Amino acid sequence: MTLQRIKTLTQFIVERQSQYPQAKGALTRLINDIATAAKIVNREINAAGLVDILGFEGADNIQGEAQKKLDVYANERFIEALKGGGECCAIASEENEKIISFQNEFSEMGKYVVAIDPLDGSSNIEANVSIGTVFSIYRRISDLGGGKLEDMLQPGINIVAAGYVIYGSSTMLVYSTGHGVNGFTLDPSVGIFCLSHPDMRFPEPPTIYSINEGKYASFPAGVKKYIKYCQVEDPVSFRPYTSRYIGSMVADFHRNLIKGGIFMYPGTTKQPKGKLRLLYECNPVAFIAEQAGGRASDGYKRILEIEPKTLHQRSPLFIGPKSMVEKVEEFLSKPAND
Ligand code: P6P
Repeated sequence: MTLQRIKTLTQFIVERQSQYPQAKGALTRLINDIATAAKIVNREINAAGLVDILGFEGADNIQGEAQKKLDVYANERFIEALKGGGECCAIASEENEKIISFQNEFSEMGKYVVAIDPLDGSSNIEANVSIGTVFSIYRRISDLGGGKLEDMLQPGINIVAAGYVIYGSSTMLVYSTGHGVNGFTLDPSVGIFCLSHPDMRFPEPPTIYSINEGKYASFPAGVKKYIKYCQVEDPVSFRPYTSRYIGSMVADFHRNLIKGGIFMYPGTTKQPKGKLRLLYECNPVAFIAEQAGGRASDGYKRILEIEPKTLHQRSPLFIGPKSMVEKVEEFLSKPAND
């Protein structure tokens, strides 16, 4: 790739900002703050096998999950970057029970709040499987002082920008501000994110389904029927689909966005609301999926229309090409004995 054809993330964001005269650059700076922290986290992840950053921190997070050292490291880097950047007045993080509200006079002026999972899929770190950061950005609705809980408990339809970073064979930042989805690949030799996947959309026909089939027995009847539907031989509808499941949401979602497929994390008899958290896992990828021409629901209603009640609430997630998500919703809408 010769230099003059490279478009950097900064160039792209500034170009896009210039299309909106009312934009003052705050969101631009905020997205850049996230990208900067991602580069620092990326460096640590890539060295994880070499330095004492693997393993457990010795504490549990709010979810009662043993925190990995990289979870804590990533969380600290994103908090530092967002606090220092001054555009964000509060963060809801998977790693913190309560919101982190920036009280100093500088950050209090931040007009945005960020919901973030600093390192999703961290249980895969030792296996060297791709992991990710997931984030969504909202305008604050409270008017004074540091950000408040009400600023964080907004439905996904209020998102102004959302995206993810995937730390994989290459490190990519994929995000949207509501005008399509664009992917940037990190050139580690110069530490620059370069536009590599402009205007990302789910390809047709989709041919992949992703779900942890080990939990089949505890899935709702409609999900069981849809799994069997995916496995039927029907060349006209490109079935049987291919089953692919990594166990790292960002990696599964990203592959399905590139290749065309549905990712499902249903509720089960043991976890009726599923495992994934609404604010900083489901909502960001739902925003991306809709911007890429797809759909994201809890099996019945649009993820982005769910009104959050608590910071860490969970939701079932069915996300991907519209045709696939609507098909599983059709199976879920029928009586169990149908
Ligand atoms: P299971 C990772 O721990 C995570 O939160 C998501 O990234 C991933 O999609 C899911 O859990 C995998 O869960 O139950 O299939 O191992």
